[in-house]
Amino acid sequence: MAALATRLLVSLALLSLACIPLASWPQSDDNAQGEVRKVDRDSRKITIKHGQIKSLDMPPMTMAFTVKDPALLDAAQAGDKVRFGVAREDGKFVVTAIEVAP
Ligand SMILES: [Cu+2]
Repeated sequence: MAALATRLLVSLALLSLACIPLASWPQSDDNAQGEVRKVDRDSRKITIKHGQIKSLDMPPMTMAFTVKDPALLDAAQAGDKVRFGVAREDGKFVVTAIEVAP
């Protein structure tokens, strides 16, 4: 259990390091891919059915993310296939960048 906690802490530390240089678009291979289900401007959230996100150790699922900048909500709409950057901030998963997949 302690080993697991240590590994988790190390991953989180690496993740926060990895996030520092990100101005707007993450350059890593860990950009998540998914399909937008819902855009909720009132609560500043976007619901995405996403694939595995290795950097966050997250399996595929549909979930709502808060967006870092409300302008990101204009970048995609329900039904769009997207790739997006996600970071962990204050215990929440926050979308830091989003782009409709080519
Ligand atoms: Cu998820």
